[in-house]
Amino acid sequence: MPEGVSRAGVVALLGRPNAGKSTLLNRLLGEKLAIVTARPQTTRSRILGILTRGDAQLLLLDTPGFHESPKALNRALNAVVEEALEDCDVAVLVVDPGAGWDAAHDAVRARIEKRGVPWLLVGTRSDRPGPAGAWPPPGAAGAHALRVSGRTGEGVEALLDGLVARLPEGPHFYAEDELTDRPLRFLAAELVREVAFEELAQEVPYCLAVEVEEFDESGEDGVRIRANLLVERASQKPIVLGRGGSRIKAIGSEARRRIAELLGRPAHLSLWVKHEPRWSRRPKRLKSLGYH
Ligand SMILES: Nc1nc2c(ncn2[C@@H]2O[C@H](COP(=O)(O)OP(=O)(O)OP(=O)(O)O)[C@@H](O)[C@H]2O)c(=O)[nH]1
Ligand SMILES: [Mg+2]
Repeated sequence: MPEGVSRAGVVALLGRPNAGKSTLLNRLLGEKLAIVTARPQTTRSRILGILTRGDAQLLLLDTPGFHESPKALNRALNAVVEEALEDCDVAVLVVDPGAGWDAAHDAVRARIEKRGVPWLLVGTRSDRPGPAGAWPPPGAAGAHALRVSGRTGEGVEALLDGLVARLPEGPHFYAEDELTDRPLRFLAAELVREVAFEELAQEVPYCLAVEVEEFDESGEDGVRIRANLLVERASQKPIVLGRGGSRIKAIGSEARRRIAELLGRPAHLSLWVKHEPRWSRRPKRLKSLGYH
């Protein structure tokens, strides 16, 4: 291949909760980095995924879905979105065509255009034809629109080409084999949260945080991890524990399996449920949990 121009830049994936941003990030990377669940508001922080593709390095930022709510956690999440918007060289507005385009999309589009960075409109779930609204949505007139499936990978190569073409010229920021700037202990905590989101019903997942207290890689028989599941209300503790501890056991064994897959070596995981009222209301605490 002829030597080309070195390009590098930050690509922000922005969109409503559940639009498919994290699934798309993982598909772009070809690795599972961000957690994905069927529930909205899964992502709680900015997740950087580094993709080096020939002469180009994409710093892909997954973000929480933007939404309206006055809670401190949600304010923190929207602040993450704002920051990603400010920091990016290229923006991707990720939309689920089935859910459609709304006033919040108009607002984010206006912000992107005011910043003057190039941007692409990406519709997810191309593997799911059906009563999806018109694509591209009428509200998005004039945008450069693509359709992809994070699930099958359809359209993702074309999206990558479109992103690389819009990256600024410049040297790479990371070594070619780096995947993220997040420590493994944070990724392990996220995998516990992913399983907990799947196992727990209704509002419990949203009142739950995961904190890794111990992450010991020194043992020969695998990595030892001790993590706390923080719940906001005392009444949620028995729900997370389950009858005779059955639910926490199920969460632990599935999370252990996923963590071992991530680390590529055996993992020993012990989980503890703790009642910590107001964790989601204290900005400092949110930061120490990695939700920023
Ligand atoms: N069929 C199909 N499902 C998808 C696709 N992309 C995402 N999903 C599913 O949609 C749900 C939400 O996906 P996420 O990637 O977690 O969405 P998100 O935008 O990151 O959501 P938040 O983190 O809550 O903002 C999950 O159940 C995914 O498996 C897709 O292209 N096709
Ligand atoms: Mg997400």
